[in-house]
Formats: sequence, C-alpha cells, structure tokens
Amino acid sequence: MGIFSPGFVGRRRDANPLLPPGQYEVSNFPVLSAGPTPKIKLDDWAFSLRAGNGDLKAWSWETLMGQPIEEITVDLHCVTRWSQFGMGWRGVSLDVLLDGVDTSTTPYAMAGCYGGYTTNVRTSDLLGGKAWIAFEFDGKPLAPEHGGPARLLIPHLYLWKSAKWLNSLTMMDHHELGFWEMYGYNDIGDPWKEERYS
Ligand SMILES: Nc1nc2c(c(=O)[nH]1)N[C@H]1C(S)=C(S)[C@@H](COP(=O)(O)O)O[C@H]1N2
Ligand SMILES: [Mo]
Repeated sequence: MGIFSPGFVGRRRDANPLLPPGQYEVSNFPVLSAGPTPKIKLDDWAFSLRAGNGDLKAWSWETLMGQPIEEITVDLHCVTRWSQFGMGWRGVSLDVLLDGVDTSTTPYAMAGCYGGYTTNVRTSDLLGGKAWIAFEFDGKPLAPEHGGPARLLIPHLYLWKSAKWLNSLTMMDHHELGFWEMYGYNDIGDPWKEERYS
C-alpha cells in the first residue's frame, strides 16, 4: 500500500521525468524581460552573423524566410523555476545559418538584441540541431513580448539564453559574459544540472 493515491503521485513534482530539478510546470508562457519591448518592423529587421573582423553574413526578413524552416516542439525551462512542455515553434536552425562558417577557432558566441540585451553561449550549444532563430509560436507570428519578430531558441539551456529580439550573433575566439551572466547567472545554464547561478 503506497502512501499516496495514484492521482496524487502523478502530480508530485519529482514524479515527472520531463521536469528538471527544482522546476514546476506551467502552461501560460510567462513573459520575463529586463526592459521595454522593442517594436521592430519586418522591413527594418536584420540579423548579422559577426566575427572579430566584421560581418560574415546578414539576413533580411525576406532572406531568412527563404531558408529551410523547421517545426520545433520543445520543453522550455526558466531559471525562475517554471517549465512549460510541448511548445510548438517554427524557425531556422543555427546549423543552416552557420553552414559554411569555420567555427573551429570560435568556441564562444555572444547573442545581441534590439534593446541591448546580450547573452553568451558556447558555439557547441548552437550546433547539432539544438538551436534556432524562431519566429512563430503556437501557429502565430511570435508576439513582441516573447521576442518577436524573432528570437533565439536554445531549449536545452535555461531560457535566459534564448535571446529575444535577436539582431546579431558574434562568433568569438575568447570567452565573454552576457547581461545576466555578468549579474551572476551561470555561464552555461544547463537546467538538468541546475546551473542557475555562478
Ligand atoms: N532581448 C532579451 N532577451 C531575453 C530577455 C531580455 O530581457 N531581453 N530575458 C531573458 C530571460 S531572463 C528569460 S527568462 C526569457 C523569457 O522569455 P519569455 O518572456 O518569452 O518567457 O527571455 C530571455 N531573453
Ligand atoms: Mo529569466
């Protein structure tokens, strides 16, 4: 005879193997922004891939839409402890955008955004089908408060790494800290290892 009824066991946090340690499930996709929501017209939108010596490649909205688009269903985990399961997105893989770029000398990257937010990631966290520029959520254009027109989507890391209003990605041969990382958030941010703070 168990201590809990089957229904109660199913609702225990640690009973769900999809939930990283210390997280709870939500279904309302909370908004978390460090500043005001920038309003960017699609005609003005641009994304640049940079390295130390300048722009490597750049995309307009039109040229981004011309790339192979993937349907992405993922669980997202925020360092403030909410997780949401089965979130449906559309976006372009970073593998596509970095195709033909020699990343062997640039193991670090910094995402830059309209509004000035930055976050640092390892190049290895961007490649191998693990990261996208996402522009649709739940069948609709990505809402401005969630990072529309387009945001980085790196579901295997805490959500602060998924930079909203993405505008640039700078490939670097050296390590630098982004906005929240300078305030003590973890350098890597793996929710399964509970890498919340540094
Ligand atoms: N440009 C930008 N991107 C950002 C942020 C921000 O303030 N500005 N906040 C980060 C943090 S701390 C979180 S938790 C997620 C929240 O994404 P959401 O508002 O879509 O839930 O966006 C991340 N990306
Ligand atoms: Mo956050």
